[in-house]
Amino acid sequence: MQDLKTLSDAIINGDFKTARATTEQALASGVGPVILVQDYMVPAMNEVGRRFECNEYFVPELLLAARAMKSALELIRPLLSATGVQPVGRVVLGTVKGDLHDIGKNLVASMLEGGGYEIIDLGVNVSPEQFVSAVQEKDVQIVAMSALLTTTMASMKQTIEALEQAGIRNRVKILIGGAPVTERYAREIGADGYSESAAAAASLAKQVLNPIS
Ligand code: B12
Repeated sequence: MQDLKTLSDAIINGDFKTARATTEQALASGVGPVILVQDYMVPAMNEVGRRFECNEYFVPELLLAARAMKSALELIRPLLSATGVQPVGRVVLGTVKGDLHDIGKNLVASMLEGGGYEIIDLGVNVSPEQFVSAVQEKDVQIVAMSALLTTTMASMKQTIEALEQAGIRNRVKILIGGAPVTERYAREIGADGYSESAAAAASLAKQVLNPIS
C-alpha cells in the first residue's frame, strides 16, 4: 500500500487528482475513513494554514488545497454516513454569517449523519435570522454552528441572542465549533456544547440531548 503521507502532501500541494487516487487506494486496502480524515487530511489542512500564516501560501494555494481536500472527502463522506437508520434527532447546521469555510462543517454533517441524525444543512454565510427561521419552521432539536474566522465568531453569539429574542432558545440545544472556537467561548456565549473535532460531534449531540445517560 502507498505511504499515506502522499495523501497529506497532495492536499498541501493542492494536487486533487493524487489526493483522490490515494484516498481511493487507501480505502480499497482497508484503511478506515476516520483515520484518513483525522491523521492525514486535517493535519494537512493545518499545515496549509500554517504556511498561509507565514506568507508562504496565499489565497490561491488555500483554494487548491481546499479543492484537493474536498475531492478526497467526496469518497469518504458516504462511508461516514449511516444508511436507512431512523433519525435519532434533527440538526440544523451552518457556517455563520460572513464565513465561507465549509470543509469542517461538511465533516461535522457526515459524522452526525453517521450517528443517525438528520441534517438540515443551511450552507455557508448563514445569518442569525436564517437559523431562527429554520428552528421555527422545522422540528429540530439541535442548532450547530461553525466559524473559522475570529471575526465571524461573534455571529454565533448573535444567533443565540436572535433565538432568545424569538422565544425559541429553550427549544433547542446549541453546538458550536471551528478552529478559533474554544470551550470557554462556548460557555461565555451560552452554547450547550463545543467540540474541537467532527469525530466527537455525534457523541456531543447525544450528550446534550440526554445529559444523564
Ligand atoms: C481552506 C481555507 C480557506 C478556503 C476555504 C474553502 C472552503 N470551501 O472551506 C478559502 C480559500 C475560501 C479561505 C478563505 C479565507 N480564509 Co481561510 N483557511 C483555510 C484553512 C487553510 C483550512 C480550513 C479547513 O478547511 N480546515 C480543515 C477542517 C476539517 O477543519 P475545521 O474547519 O477547523 O473543522 C474541524 C473542527 O474545527 C471541527 N468543527 C468545525 N466546525 C464545527 C462545528 C461544530 C458544531 C462542531 C461540534 C465542530 C466543528 O470539526 C472539524 C473536523 O474535525 C484555514 C487554516 C486552519 N488551520 O484552519 C484558513 C483560515 C481559517 N483562513 C483564514 C483567513 C484569514 C481567510 C481569508 C480572510 C483570507 C483572505 N484574505 O481572503 C478568507 C475568508 C473568506 C471568508 N469570508 O470566509 C485564517 C483565519 C484567521 C483568523 N484568525 O480569523 C486561517 C486560520 C488561516 C491562517 N492561519 O491565517 N480559507
